[in-house]
Amino acid sequence: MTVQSNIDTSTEDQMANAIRALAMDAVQAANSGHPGAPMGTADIATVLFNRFMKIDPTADKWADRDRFVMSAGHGSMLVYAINHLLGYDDMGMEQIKNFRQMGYRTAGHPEYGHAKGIEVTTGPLGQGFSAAVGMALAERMSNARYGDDLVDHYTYVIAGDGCLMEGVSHEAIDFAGHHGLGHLIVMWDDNQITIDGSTDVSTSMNQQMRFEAAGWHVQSVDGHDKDAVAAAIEAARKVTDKPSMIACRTIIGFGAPNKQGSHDVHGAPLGDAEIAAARVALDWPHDPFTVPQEVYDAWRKVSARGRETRLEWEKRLGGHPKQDAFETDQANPDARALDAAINAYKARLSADAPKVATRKASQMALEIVNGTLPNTVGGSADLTGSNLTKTGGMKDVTAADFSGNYVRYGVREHGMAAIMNGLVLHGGFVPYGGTFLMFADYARGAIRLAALMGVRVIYVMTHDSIGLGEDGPTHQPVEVLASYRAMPNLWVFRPADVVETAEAWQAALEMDRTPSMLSLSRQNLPTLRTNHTDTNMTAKGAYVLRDVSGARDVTLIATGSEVEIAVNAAEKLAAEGIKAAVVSAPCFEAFAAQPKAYRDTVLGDAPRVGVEAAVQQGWDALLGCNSAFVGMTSFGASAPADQLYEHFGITADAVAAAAKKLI
Ligand SMILES: Cc1ncc(C[n+]2csc(CCOP(=O)(O)OP(=O)(O)O)c2C)c(N)n1
Ligand SMILES: [Mg+2]
Repeated sequence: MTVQSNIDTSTEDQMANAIRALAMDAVQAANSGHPGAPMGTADIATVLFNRFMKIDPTADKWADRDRFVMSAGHGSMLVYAINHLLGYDDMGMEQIKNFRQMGYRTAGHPEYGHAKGIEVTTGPLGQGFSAAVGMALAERMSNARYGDDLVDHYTYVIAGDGCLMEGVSHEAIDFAGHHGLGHLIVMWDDNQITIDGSTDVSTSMNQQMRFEAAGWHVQSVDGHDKDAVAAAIEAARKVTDKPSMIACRTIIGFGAPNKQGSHDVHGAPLGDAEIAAARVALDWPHDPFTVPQEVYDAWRKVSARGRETRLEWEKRLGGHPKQDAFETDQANPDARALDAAINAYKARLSADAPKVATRKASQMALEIVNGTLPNTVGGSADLTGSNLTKTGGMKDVTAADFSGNYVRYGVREHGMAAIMNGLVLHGGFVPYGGTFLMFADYARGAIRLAALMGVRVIYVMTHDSIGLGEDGPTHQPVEVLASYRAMPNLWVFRPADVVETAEAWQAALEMDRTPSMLSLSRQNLPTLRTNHTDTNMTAKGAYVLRDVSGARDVTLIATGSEVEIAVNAAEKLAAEGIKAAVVSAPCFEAFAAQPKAYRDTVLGDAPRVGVEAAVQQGWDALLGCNSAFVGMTSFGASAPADQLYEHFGITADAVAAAAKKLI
């Protein structure tokens, strides 16, 4: 079903030229930015929006809207121009005139949450494309649950040469092909230009064959022939069991007569003379930042069409037998139900005091979580049995059956993190996914975007130190915790036992604007929290686990598997009459967010010893001046875990000795 609003070619030409003019004028005014991609893809985007897109700018979060992702995020002016022309109420002309300026929504690259109609932050090439795969997966999964009546939309992507060169695209292409994501349509801006010049200088890839090899439906068209682009999109929409790639041969900077086709238009203002020449070449005689009413009218027809479709959809939703379930999935997780379930579970744990690895504790907590929340989506990058991310009753999501809730991401950490971004951005799901903590670095690009966008994705990172033992230093994170603690708006939880692990899950699930990373042990750890409290102590970031009577001589601060060591050290010190309090610090970010009075009470004014089987960097705020740190200063080694702790001097004796030196 093609929905054509203005198929008269001259109208569509004007609609596309409006994008081009706004892009070149805004970049010129900002004296920075990228005119080439928006000018080159204006025809593709105009055809897509004018003839196909199902969106309503007055209801930008409408669940069944089509998603549009400008993966070539440097072409941000394409998005801003379109959203302005469509009439989004937060994208007035003053936003376009102040492209890239402080306090405006029109940031250098499109940023999720800055303006309506931006589905995902793009700019780091390949991320938008890969997140779009997650959106298209979410669409099929949601469709399997709720049917065509409620969920039947497409995810459209414009991706550049750069997006397809980035490694993460390989992971996403393979995943999308394997899962037969039929409602994903990628338009490749095949302009044969990147920053360094012709793509000839760095690639010989036959992209069509590459996508075909991964199971995609592939077409090639002239990206400036609007009817050809429309016919290709039409054909792509009919292929329901494969994702589609349309190679659109385009000219970068189309319309700038002397500069188009060259890398000179990629990322620099065209200059006044070339802009004047482009106005002539495009037959666009209007002043800068001026769009004739009839062109606005043409674009607004797209919005009006979407609005009608949205109202029909809302009628279908009202009174639909699955309305409540659908709306529950779209909303934040039910914190009351979660609190009740976790508290009952914590009480049992404190009584039973099992000795299990925190990765196992995570699976035990997930049994409760997945039994309580209907829309968690688990997964692992091929380490399900190690990460323990699958719980009883979870079903694999497959190309043949999307009704499951467990995703086999394959050995694709970066793809997994990017796809999880897409799942959460689409709405309807709470994604979590696992790998070894060491390989979080493979996923860093997508994790950073989750933190920047402020979306709830939960990373289940197991085997979190030398405590993993024999696999050796390639697998033993040393600097990883510090590097993720350095990332703004990512909360790193390193729980010490089963109870803290349950609390970490509870805290992570209850934050809707912050992704969380759970750092979990391979080795077994005793239950330290044997006195039950409903209070989520882990959500406080750090707390006194073992206090002393009277004044402290020293405070031992530890995280995760090293809290047990700190407790043992405190006992050794007690035997010598030294009063050592033990602070468990499962989440530095949460602790930093506590009132100063609370932090001062926890940390006390006695000397402090920090203990963590990782580098010291990042511990300063907890340690203060009169302090010591027992941890790692080098890579690990391959040996049984207990021998490694001895070898690297992370033992109760070493902690006690460090404490005695300070007092
Ligand atoms: C991960 C990443 N690496 C590098 C860059 C810097 N960069 C921005 S655009 C670009 C070239 C992109 O070429 P292409 O996608 O073909 O865009 P076009 O020049 O055709 O607009 C590069 C290297 C980036 N934004 N993201
Ligand atoms: Mg290019």
